[in-house]
Amino acid sequence: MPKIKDITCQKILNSRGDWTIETKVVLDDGSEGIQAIPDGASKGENEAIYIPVDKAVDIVSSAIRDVLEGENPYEQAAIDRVLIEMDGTPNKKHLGGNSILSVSLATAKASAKSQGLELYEYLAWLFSHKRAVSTSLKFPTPIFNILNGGLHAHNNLSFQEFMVIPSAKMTFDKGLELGVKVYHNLKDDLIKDGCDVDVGDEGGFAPNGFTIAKALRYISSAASRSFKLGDQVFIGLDVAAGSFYKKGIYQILEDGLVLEDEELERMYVGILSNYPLIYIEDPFYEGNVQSWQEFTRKLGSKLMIVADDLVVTNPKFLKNVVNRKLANAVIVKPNQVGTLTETFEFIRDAQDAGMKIIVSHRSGETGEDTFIADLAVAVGADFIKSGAPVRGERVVKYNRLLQIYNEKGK
Ligand code: 2PG
Ligand code: MG
Repeated sequence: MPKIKDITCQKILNSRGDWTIETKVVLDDGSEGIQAIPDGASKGENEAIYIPVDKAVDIVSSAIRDVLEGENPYEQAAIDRVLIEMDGTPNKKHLGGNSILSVSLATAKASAKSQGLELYEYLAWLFSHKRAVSTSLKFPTPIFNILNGGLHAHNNLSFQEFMVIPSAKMTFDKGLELGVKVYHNLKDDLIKDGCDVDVGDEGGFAPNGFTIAKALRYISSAASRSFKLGDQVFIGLDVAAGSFYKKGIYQILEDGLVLEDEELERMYVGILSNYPLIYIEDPFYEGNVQSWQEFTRKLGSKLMIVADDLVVTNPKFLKNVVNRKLANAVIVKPNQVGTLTETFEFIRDAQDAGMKIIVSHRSGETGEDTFIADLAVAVGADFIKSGAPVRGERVVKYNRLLQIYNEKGK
């Protein structure tokens, strides 16, 4: 068995020009794993804490390195347990979710190399070897965030992500082609109408002066010009409602609206009657669980109601969501919880509860990091969110999926 020989960490820049960390785990057989850490703008209240970068570099390259040197990297669960116990807090605020995750994922990457496996193969084995059902190579359907608002853009749109979703019947390569085509259609339309085509943090256009209705009109018209809306392509929204929930009310200023939960729900029902909406993420502030419950009871059979801020990839919060039927789908972002083992536990529990799985990037990503692409394939995720099909840090994930698809998935 190899041993962990060294762990180093340095600060690097992410796609927003903010500092983050990149950790390298080196094994005594020469295998290496390098992992950079993404960061969100719209965060759930219970996410693992992202500690300041200089402190994280210090913690990884001294305290964590000292404890893990000489350990067996193949024992992922044991490595993660050491990190969790060493931190000793529920939200990893002592060592930092960013510090811990970088070591956890870099260890998995080094182990995959050491065993001569592709990362998704190694992750699939780690994820499923103790389960009765083995994971076959199921490809996630890509969800394209082609129009940005909320905390990801400096326009006036309150909803964060207006997305197009290819039919799950489409193969991955065709789904990707669809996303690209619709994105370019939308760009042509915006230019033709004299709107700006600046993009937001996730590569979607971020035009000024749009209302929610106008945004929906533009994306559905861009989609329907080349594909059958409601058959080949569908609409999704990440409302990220918590980001415009101020003083107990939803402030949708572009439409001159201040709404209570029931009124916001009526707005969704209106959208649903006009568009082939199949996906709505964070429709309400995470604290208003009654609204989540009502909404899922009424619309859960028609719509994916996706919990992000509400569950933060944490098995502990998932229990409540499952027991009270607050949603029927969940977002998976490893950096919300801080270790690979907890991410796996979360996905297993959600799959066992019959929920759809959406593996997701963050709005602040790094240019080379493709971990979520391998993760999505390894766990048989239903969907993957990696933004628009533009910007290096977004397309690198889609390209990695394409590579896996071309090599193995067909
Ligand atoms: C989200 C994510 C990714 P952020 O809300 O789903 O799209 O955004 O990384 O800013 O939390
Ligand atoms: Mg979200």
